[in-house]
Amino acid sequence: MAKTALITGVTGQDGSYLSEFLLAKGYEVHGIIRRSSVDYRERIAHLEGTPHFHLHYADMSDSMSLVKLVGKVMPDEIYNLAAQSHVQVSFDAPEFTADVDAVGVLRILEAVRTNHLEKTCKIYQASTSELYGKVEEVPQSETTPFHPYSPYAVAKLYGFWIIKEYREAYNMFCCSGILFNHESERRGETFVTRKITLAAARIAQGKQNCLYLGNLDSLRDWGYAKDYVECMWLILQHNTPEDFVIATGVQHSVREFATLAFHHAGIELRWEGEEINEKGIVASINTALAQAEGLKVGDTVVAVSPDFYRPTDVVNLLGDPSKAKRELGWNPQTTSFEQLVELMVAHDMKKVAADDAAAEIRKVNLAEYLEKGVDK
Ligand code: NAP
Ligand code: F7E
Repeated sequence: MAKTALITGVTGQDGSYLSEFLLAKGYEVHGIIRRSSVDYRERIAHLEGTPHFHLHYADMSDSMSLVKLVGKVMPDEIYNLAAQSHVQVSFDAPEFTADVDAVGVLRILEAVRTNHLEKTCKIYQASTSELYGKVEEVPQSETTPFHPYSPYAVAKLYGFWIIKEYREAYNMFCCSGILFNHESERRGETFVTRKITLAAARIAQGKQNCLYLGNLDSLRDWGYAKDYVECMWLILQHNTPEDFVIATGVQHSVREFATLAFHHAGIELRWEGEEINEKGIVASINTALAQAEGLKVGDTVVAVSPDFYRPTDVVNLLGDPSKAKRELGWNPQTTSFEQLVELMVAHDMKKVAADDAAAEIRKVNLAEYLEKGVDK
């Protein structure tokens, strides 16, 4: 019999890849969506209307909607990916972040218990390397002490502990994947990697002059989201419910990410100055397109803005994926850092060109409309 999975956060980066992964495994996939005044389902648009993929309205802040939905779907596995996932935003909306990212986890657990599914339904919780925060050791593993360093991380810490508590108190199969940063062509546009790859593509095509960033020294262990969703599934197929660190074991700075992204967009950078005065300057240009658009050697294309500094920043994340390798048979090096940056830039080079073409068509349509009064 096909298994049934319920995914919260199905419209997000990970939710979209996990849906594809589970559908390919023959699962019946149900996802939670919330109402929005604009279209936000871009990442799962290709799955809508396909058999075995079902969407339902519910919200992590609404217990009744979760209880009713879990009772209706009767899932074998729940993947709790829904969250206010932006660390910087959590400083601006800390209460909302706590409600969704902390109490939301409790609501899912109670929805399972209310429907008497605690013996049959396994739960995956999207935990995070942000729990290590102001890190107490490098690299970080399952035994490293937590030191959360943002409202987001504090909320996620509650999620981690309530999952552990229900595992021990009620003997439920619920686990946390402590995932380090994972990125992709579908990454939200305000996370640093995607912000950089989109800006590099725009600058190479003459659509943007300069990219403003915050802490360039920040170190991350960046992996590819498509590789990481497999681990979420593997964690629930393990014979005992346990928590796992999922990471590549390789670390790079924001500056290194930017240097490589611009390289793939045809622009070599050199760095000058320090801290707030640091700049990424064009050292050479290997693309006719950028030259044609007026970009010159010596132009400043990356600058630092204190707007992107955080009240407390997590600056040294490096994961030790030994347990996941050993016990789940997972390969943390499936996609390298170099491949990840290359594929994100290649995607965004095409996207920027296509957006431009679409904007041109809209301009022509608008001009025709204004001239002839014809609504296209
Ligand atoms: P994402 O792209 O920001 O997606 C977040 C998802 O949560 C979206 O589908 C969003 O729906 C949904 N959501 C937010 N608030 C909700 C609410 N009140 N009710 C229902 N749904 C709600 O995040 P992601 O990168 O895929 O990450 C997935 C999960 O892993 C998150 O829990 C994140 O905190 C965690 N995590 C991510 C990383 C990473 O590097 N990506 C690392 C560690 C942990 P809308 O589309 O409607 O906004
Ligand atoms: O920042 C620095 C910033 O926003 C990475 C989420 O998925 O991963 C993500 O959280 C680093 C930070 O991701 C800019 O200060 C510099 O040190 O891409 P980010 P994050 O905060 O690591 C974890 C594991 C999660 O769980 C989260 O859900 O880059 N940085 N300049 C910048 N960051 C941003 N966003 N924008 C900048 O301009």
